[in-house]
Amino acid sequence: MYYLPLLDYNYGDLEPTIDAKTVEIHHSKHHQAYIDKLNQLLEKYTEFQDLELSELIQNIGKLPENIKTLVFNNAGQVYNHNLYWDSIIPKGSELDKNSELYKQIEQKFGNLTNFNQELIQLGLAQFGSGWVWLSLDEKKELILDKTSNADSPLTKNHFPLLTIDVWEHAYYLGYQNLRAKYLENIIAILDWQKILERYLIFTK
Ligand code: MN3
Repeated sequence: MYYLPLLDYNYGDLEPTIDAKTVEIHHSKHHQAYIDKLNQLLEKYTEFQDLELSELIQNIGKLPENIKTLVFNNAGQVYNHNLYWDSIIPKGSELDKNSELYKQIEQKFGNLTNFNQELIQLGLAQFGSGWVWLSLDEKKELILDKTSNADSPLTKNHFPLLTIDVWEHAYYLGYQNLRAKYLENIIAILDWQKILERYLIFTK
């Protein structure tokens, strides 16, 4: 069984960046619906019910042909949303300037401001529904990425560090068509302490 993770904050705590109603619907309706659908799809496939989501997504080929795509889409959306809620925090948190991650960002993108700009540009370049990502590739190098619908860098065996949801349901109530504004605001509430924790786990 898969469960909806509790958030580390209340629905209204991300205001004014993301309004309470958007967070509530996004978490308790959209995210929950993907979880319910995933559990329902896996009802008869007990050996897949207790896998880590990343494992399930990377082993999708072992499922019967007729449900593969549906399981991929729903498991992907559960994984992506779990990471999304875990990539942001009210008011944001700062990245330790002495950390290896900070140094790698400077090396690869020049500085954090440039990094943020590239992330925004990727989010704008994503046509339709999808996600933007910072991940580690197989050489443990930082890589910025965008994916459509339920896809994620997991399918390339990359390890995702942070993601931003650019499906319209993530921002439409507060921003309408202004995805750029949503992206500009959300990068200011990224939870760099959490992102750094994930980085440290995967570069150990
Ligand atoms: Mn979403």
